[in-house]
Amino acid sequence: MNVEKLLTEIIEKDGVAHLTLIDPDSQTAERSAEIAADATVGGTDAIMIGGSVGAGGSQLDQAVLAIKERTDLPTILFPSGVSGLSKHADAVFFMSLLNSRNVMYITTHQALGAPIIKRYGLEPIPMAYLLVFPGGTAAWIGDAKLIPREKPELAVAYALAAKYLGMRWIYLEAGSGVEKPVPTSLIKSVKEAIGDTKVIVGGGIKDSVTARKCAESGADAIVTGTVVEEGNVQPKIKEIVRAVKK
Ligand code: 1GP
Repeated sequence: MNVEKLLTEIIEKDGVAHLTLIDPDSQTAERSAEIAADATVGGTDAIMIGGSVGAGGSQLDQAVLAIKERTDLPTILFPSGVSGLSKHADAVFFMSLLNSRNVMYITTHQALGAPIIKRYGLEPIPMAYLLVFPGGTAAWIGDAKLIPREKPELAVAYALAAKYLGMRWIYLEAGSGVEKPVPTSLIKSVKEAIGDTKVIVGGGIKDSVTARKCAESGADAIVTGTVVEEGNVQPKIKEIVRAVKK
């Protein structure tokens, strides 16, 4: 399975892909697998697995294995560092937190993780990770110089830099569980500037109206995580998927 190709084909066909983020540190492996199974029935396109704190080691391995038993959808790791790698997943968002102040999150974890990714046979998907205010736990961990919500030109500058560096995916992140997602004006400016480079938007998207606004502003993929941890996974995902797809 080539996960990047699959996601690209979904975006070409449906306009937008929906990704469900599961943090293995938030519940048992069995519950993570149940969420993945319900999200699959709800119509999500892929399962992202990761989290800022504690999503590593055997807990991560067990979650990935349990999830793979309950769904045939691609599993994509979303690591906060080198410890977020598991040989059981299909792919990994190979991301650099471009607006970090700390070189660890820009290139060091990447250098330490690359040989492991090769050994595990994971598919790396090159991605720029950009943290927009307020940024949540990810911003604290990643020592981010947050992009102000009212400064889309700064997001555009970083997104263009990512494109020119050869990254094919750009993740605009407001932070998991935050009150306000990435502003639609900022998504629009970024998408207009980078053209066919794919834009993923996540953080604080809790309902179908917000998800649709992000999609209409130019997001190629929408990520929801926290909303599925609160239960009622299948109907919630179904509603969001229906709102964002053509
Ligand atoms: C976090 O963007 C993701 O990295 C998802 O955010 O948990 O707020 O859906 P939520």
